[in-house]
Amino acid sequence: MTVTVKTTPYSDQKPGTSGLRKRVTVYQQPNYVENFIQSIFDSLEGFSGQTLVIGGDGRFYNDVAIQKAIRIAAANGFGKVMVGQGGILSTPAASNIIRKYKAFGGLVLSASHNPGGPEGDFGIKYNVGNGGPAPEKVTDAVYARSQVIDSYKTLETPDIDLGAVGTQTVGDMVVEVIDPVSDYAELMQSLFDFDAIRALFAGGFRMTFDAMSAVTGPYAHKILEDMLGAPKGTVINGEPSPSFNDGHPDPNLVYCKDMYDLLMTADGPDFGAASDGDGDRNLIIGKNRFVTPSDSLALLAANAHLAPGYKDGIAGIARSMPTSAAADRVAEKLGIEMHETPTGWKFFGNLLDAGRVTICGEESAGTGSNHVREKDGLWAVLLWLNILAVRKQGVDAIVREHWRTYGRNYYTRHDYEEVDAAIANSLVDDLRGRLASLPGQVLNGLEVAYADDFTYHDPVDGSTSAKQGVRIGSADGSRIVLRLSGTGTVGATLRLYLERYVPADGDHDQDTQVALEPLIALADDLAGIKARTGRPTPSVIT
Ligand code: VG1
Ligand code: CO
Repeated sequence: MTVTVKTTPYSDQKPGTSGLRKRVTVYQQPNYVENFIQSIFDSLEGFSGQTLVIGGDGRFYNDVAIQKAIRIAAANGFGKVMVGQGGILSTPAASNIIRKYKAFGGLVLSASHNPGGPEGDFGIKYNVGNGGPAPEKVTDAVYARSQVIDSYKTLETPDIDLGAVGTQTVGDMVVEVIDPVSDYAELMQSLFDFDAIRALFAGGFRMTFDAMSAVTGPYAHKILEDMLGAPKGTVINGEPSPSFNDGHPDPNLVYCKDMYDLLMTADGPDFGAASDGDGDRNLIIGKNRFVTPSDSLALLAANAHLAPGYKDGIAGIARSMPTSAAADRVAEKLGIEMHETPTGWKFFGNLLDAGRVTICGEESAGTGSNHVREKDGLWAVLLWLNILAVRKQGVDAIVREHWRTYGRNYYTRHDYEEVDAAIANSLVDDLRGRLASLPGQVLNGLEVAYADDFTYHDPVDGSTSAKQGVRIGSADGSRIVLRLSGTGTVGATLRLYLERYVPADGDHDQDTQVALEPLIALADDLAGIKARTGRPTPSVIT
């Protein structure tokens, strides 16, 4: 029976870079989930009788939120919900299901790379019919609705059993529990040369894949070990855990340090990879060579034609503004379109839908293509494997050859996490205020050619997104970028991005932090990060 329940608004339901992320304890407040999901549905039109996809990364509170979401969907008139068995769907798998089964949209329950568990984070994100994150006009409408919501609709029914694949009904709505892995595995098989990758493993190639006790475990076991014949044990931490085994499911050199160390030893594996909480990020490490996400984007774009799914070449490349310009040089050489967008995958959707770009990426370890409308961790790993299988070279040799062809973009990101929000905001504001005076000056060796706050003009729908990050750069490819994170849940996180270009015939063997030292010092001079935040060093360097 449908019931309408009175509620009062929460002031803080403003979606960030990727959905609404809050502490679990915030989500556990009365009606918090209900308010937000009802606000989403109130901002949409035309879903009556249509299909909604629901899945999550298996983190703590997923089970509770999914049951609420199913009831609210039924009460609001959806015709069908497709939900992953056990509530599991990686973010790229959810995107694929939405597209493949022509669903109206989907709810992805995840806080991605943020820690989980009762003291950790939870999140809800709405994806639209193209399979991608809702664009800003939708998330703005959701927030506006959440500020005035006074009731939500739900059903009084017992919980749905998500344990077994099959079909049930809730009120007038069909609930189909689906295998979370099979459609995704089929999609990967259609894009990559599985025979060549199988032969690679059969020839003794060894890899380790760290699923970080998050959602990619079942996907990686099936694809890497069962379908591609990688030895059992290739996938580690392959069981999803509600608290990620008390780990931090962010695949970077801090949280995957053990893997990095292993790859730097002579008898370690040939290839190491990892993915994050919801399976959309990737970490790529070859023997003695960590591949930065920005370089990985450029390398994948330059070599994508070696995989069957991209054999006719790529239409264009898009990257987020703070991502290094390494991919730009590939696009230039290929004579294809290159786009620079704000941070967050939602800005790639229009370009992908319009067929203007095929491959997209972000410096934050996200890469993907037009096969779905999300970044895709395992996709990146499989494309790398396909390239390694065809080129019959190691990662390090391929990376070096790339630099000798295109030059190297030295690149690093320094994060200052959980900084006082007022201090962080005024720091960025003050820097913004000084930008107009910087062009033309030479600062610590940097000839400033431009200094602005990035504004994006979407070439497809004409929308504008302003204040997307301060950038100060030279004509020869050096840059300082500063922005505030939109995914943190406590205080503010300052992200400082630094980049310097060294041409094809230059020195590619410097230590990254040393190569960028003058820019790091200049950024601190200009913004006063250390003095104002009281932090002598960044919390995380990637
Ligand atoms: C971060 C990254 C951004 C990424 C976003 C979601 O956002 O910088 O590139 O798209 O996380 O990734 P922010 O606003 O904190 O810088 V995921 O894997 O957490 O959904
Ligand atoms: Co993620």
